[in-house]
Amino acid sequence: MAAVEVKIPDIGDFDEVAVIEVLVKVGDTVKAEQSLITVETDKASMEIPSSQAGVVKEIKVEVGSKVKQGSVVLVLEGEGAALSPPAAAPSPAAVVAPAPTPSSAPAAPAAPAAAPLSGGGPIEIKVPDIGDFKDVSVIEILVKPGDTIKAEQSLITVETDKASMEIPASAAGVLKELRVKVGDTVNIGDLIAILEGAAGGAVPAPAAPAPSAAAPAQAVAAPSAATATVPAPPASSPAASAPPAGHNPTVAPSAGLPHASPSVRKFARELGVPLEEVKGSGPKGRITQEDVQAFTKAVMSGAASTKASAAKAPASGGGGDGAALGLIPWPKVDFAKFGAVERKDLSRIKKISGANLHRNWVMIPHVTNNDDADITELEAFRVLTNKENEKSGVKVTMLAFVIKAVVSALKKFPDFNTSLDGDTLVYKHYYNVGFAADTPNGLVVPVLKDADKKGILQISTEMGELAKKARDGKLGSVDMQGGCMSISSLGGICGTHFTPIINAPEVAILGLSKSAMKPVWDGKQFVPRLTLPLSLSYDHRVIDGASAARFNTYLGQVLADFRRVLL
Ligand code: CAO
Repeated sequence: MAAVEVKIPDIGDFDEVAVIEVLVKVGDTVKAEQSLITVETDKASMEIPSSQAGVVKEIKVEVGSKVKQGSVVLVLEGEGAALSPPAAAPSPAAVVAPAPTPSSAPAAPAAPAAAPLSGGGPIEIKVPDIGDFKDVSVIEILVKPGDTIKAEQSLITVETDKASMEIPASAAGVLKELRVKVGDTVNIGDLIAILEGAAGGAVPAPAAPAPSAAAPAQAVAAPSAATATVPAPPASSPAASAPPAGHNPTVAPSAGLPHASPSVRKFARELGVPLEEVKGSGPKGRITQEDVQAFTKAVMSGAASTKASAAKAPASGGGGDGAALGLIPWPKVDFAKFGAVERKDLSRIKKISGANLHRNWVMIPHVTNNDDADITELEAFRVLTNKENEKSGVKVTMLAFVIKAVVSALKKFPDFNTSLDGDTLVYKHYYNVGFAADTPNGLVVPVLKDADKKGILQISTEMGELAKKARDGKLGSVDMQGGCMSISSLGGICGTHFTPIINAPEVAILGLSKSAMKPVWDGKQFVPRLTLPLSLSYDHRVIDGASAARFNTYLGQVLADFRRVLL
């Protein structure tokens, strides 16, 4: 078994790049294509893969080293499984990937580079020389129209079979248009985005012809001497790059390295997130920035813990530990100093529901849309129904009608009947509605299944049964699973409006407050109408404000006239 040197391949127009991560260690068995190190320039960060399988004998670089095309990364005890034999390789069978083609760089970067140098105007951002790569896949879009972009800010991440790298903006400005989406393949010179230039925001490129102010300028992210500010070298060892206190300090490189782009790795490194504990929701299980954020939030809210922290400390309990969120400590007060006190442990349900509510509040960007529904006629019908059904023992409350109206609204606005799964929305074709029930031990949310297939009387009967089970502490987990959207009704108590907390992984919840007679202007006069306050909290990642307003309006219209469900 021969020892082979793995070298830096053609990585595009980069001269010297800094090693920011060493992803393997001596003794590791690496597969062909496995990333060995991450390098970073002021333009991109990329992973350098191994061109063949083998066992790592010696690592020739460390974090902070500067490397360039041809530099030896490490020595492998080869397994004879070379991926692609180097074409015209200058040295023994050790060159990674295609042979360097220094003079064959496409001409695109020579295009007028980074204007406008003064004043606004559209700026085209194109794919720069990214080395010997063709048809690279866009795997991440890091910005969105309307964003204010700084020069050098990463716009997209592309991935080849050799590396993943970020493509930065060579000019500053406001992002007007994105011309690529995840899954597209791009090549050198392809248009990525159009910016509305900020005055003086462009990064000058050498030999850029002075652009006319009116002409749309092109900006390619080609490296240039003028902009080649090398990032501050990272600390000399991964452990020395000081993650925040309390975090897992190191992520030991291993052969089973988590699948994530360099920017996500960097992001995770900055937060001290152990990537190997994060579940990837991207294609092929790739860990996305959202996954890292969600993991962080879950750890911060106490809904999850890292292996390291779980091994270290018991749960702090009480007010929780906000230090990890950068919050000042929970106030410690000796209440007994001010009068008699007694202490009672939170109920089991309160502990569980509290943790869930906390996670949902922290992780879901809530917005609440408040509206009023005219239920004058519906209330009259409800009273009549109860009279007619007196003997049946089934009491119909407004909540049963609202459940039915919610089903109709979910059908009309399917985005509300979804759950987020990473970057994917799961649309449900069933209609199960949860309702918050107040019990002596705390809040529970039984789920009324297949509400679309049931009439008001059956819904009322089942609701009564579920509410009783809840109060008796007899709800099984099946009774509380499978919800699409929940309703929290405080109508039997009081209130005008409130902000209900979404019951994850649902994306919306409807709060009901107490109905009241109100004067409503009918165009000619004020008339007394019974109005029911509706408070619709929605996950703003999934639902935008206009949709929520339409949902709530439609709900009000159905409650005002149930014939609408027939339309
Ligand atoms: N406006 C005015 N009156 C209302 C009303 C409304 N929106 N909703 C219900 N009522 C009335 C009912 O008609 C009933 O009146 P009568 O006693 O005169 O018949 C009374 O209020 C009590 O209703 P209910 O609470 O027994 O029945 P429900 O179907 O409205 O609710 C249930 C059932 C289980 C949801 C409810 O008992 C409950 O637990 N509510 C609390 C939910 C909760 O805690 N939410 C907050 C969660 S976030 O912390």
